[in-house]
Amino acid sequence: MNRDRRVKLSRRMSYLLRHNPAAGNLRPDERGRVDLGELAEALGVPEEAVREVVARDPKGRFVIERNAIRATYGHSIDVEAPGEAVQPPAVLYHGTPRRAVEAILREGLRPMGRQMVHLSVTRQEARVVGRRRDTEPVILRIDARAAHDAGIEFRRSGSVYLAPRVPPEFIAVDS
Ligand code: HQG
Repeated sequence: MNRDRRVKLSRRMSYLLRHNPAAGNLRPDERGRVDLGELAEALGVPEEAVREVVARDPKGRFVIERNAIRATYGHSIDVEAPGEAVQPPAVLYHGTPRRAVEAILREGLRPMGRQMVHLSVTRQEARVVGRRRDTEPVILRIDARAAHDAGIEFRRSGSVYLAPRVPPEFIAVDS
């Protein structure tokens, strides 16, 4: 499969596994897992194509566990928090459109349409995330260690860190 086809298939997998499994007649378990063969059937592709997307995904978006597959992050559907509770690095980043900054500095980062807030390890990754919504996104610097010390639980899953929320006192515009 070329990259273009992989990206297209990956998007459809994300949609079913994160947001709308019912659209593929899929019934995820409490961790968001569905049967790999059933997902492939819902997508109308061979199981091997799904496996290739998972193996080559640059962000670790999916994991296969025995004959089941799940998304590692990004869920809007109610799943048990993915990944594992960890002590985060001292600093994490979050890329957001300019128009959201004022509200975020006032009320903190909220999960909005998803189950968790998503944080990036590097400024570069945060920029890519923010560019989905704005040509000149703002990079926010998250004092993750202090937030963790204050009792906010961080999880690591796929290539991202997850938190239920980040209060404003731990957020600054990256200089
Ligand atoms: C913003 C994709 C106003 C937040 C990405 C973001 C990521 C607020 C938007 C992953 C707010 C939510 C997640 C507040 C947060 N007031 N706006 N209080 N708190 N926001 O898509 O982090 O490539 O749900 O800044 O790359 O953009 O699909 O979250 O702009 O890794 O694998 O509300 O999804 O990964 O947007 O993206 P999203 P996100 P994939």
